[in-house]
Amino acid sequence: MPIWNAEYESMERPLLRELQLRRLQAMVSWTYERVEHYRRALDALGLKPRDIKRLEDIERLPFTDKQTMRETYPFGLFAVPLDEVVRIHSSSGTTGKPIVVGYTKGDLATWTELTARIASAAGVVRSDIAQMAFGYGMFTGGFGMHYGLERTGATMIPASAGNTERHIMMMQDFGTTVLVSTPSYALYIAEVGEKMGVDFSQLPLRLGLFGAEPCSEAARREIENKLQIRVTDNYGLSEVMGPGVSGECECQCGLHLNEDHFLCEIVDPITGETLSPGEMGELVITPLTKEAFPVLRYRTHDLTRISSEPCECGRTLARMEKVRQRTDDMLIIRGVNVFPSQIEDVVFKIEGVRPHYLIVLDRKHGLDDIELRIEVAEEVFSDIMADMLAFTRHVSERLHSVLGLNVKVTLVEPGSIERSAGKAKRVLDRREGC
Ligand code: DLL
Repeated sequence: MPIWNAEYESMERPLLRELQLRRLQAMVSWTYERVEHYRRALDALGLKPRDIKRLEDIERLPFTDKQTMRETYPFGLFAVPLDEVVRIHSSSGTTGKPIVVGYTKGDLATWTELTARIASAAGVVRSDIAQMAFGYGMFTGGFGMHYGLERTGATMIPASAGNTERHIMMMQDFGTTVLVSTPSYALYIAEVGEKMGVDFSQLPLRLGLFGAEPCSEAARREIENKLQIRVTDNYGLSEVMGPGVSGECECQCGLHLNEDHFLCEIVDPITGETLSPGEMGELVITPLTKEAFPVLRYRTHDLTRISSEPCECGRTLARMEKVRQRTDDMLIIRGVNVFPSQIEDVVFKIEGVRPHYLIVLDRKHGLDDIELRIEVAEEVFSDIMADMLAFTRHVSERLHSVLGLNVKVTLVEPGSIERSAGKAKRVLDRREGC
């Protein structure tokens, strides 16, 4: 497959590092001169932009987190006057004020270039017909991927999220070849299609560009089988741009980071110390070319590891492992640390379990209670009904052996767990204060 921008995506790594250093120096000056918050934070550390002499000096810079972004709501971290801002996006703000991010014309041009790279690396070509199932709105997914896909020359169908039957009708009538969505919505589209009697193997659909939430290998395989497509993963977050940070190439062995635009570090999530290359930790991102909303060392809370080993595709950009866990989605249940992805990995390996589940947490008599609601495939549901107890006990034992916790397992009817047109909600925490 040709590389979208070989000059940068296949740059020799020593040259890439030189470019990163130059851009980092310019970015630190830009933020210091234009954003009060960063000027104060650097001054408090006795640091000046000229102190950044090597890439490693990034470790001397302060971290930025969501809290800072909330405190400066809505435009306090913008580095340009609103006159120069041509677009605003924001997080959903379900837990307080949303985080607002802005883009200049130049930022939008960069964003388009980077999402075009992601689409192209995943295998999109100009003859493709791409159907957007991310929402267009304050969420960065829809608009972000839209312009990149258009830039590749593919035909865009801006369908947006929801209205699943219409999605399926358009796939059939327009000959859609690429679906752009969250993996959980893709699963739902498959499910609705099945009910409508659609044979996806007869449709031209061939490729999925999925992101915005974790996707286990089991879910990936299920989508591949059901929709008869190749599933690719791409990653990003609003605070540093949106989609366009990293994405899989055809080798599907990690997500290439657009390192000419993002300087990435892996730190210990507790101490903030930089970890050695290849170690698993929290991803910290410093965008190197942002104009309106520059950010220094953003703590993503996403856990991954980075490898700069060469990739067979010819790109020299380092690869990050798929993100499966966030430091802040760790649940503490009776003192035991549990990630939803651990539960998912156990149950998805059990024959007949569908990739739809909900973890429900309660506190009874001062003690945490964990219930796992899972769906099983229609065809096994009735067989299992006969031996429901044995089946739930089996799942519960498997969970106990991995987590060391007693999990109450409840089988629910196929289709009864709420489906989402965006990011799936996997945890319902009903404990006090949650
Ligand atoms: O989800 C941006 C995006 C849109 C990326 C479309 C890819 C495709 P936010 O809504 O700000 O932005 O959410 C960012 O979502 O910190 C991760 O925890 C999670 N996330 C995003 N992509 C992936 C992925 C967009 N491929 C947060 N795998 C991030 C796992 C992901 N988690």
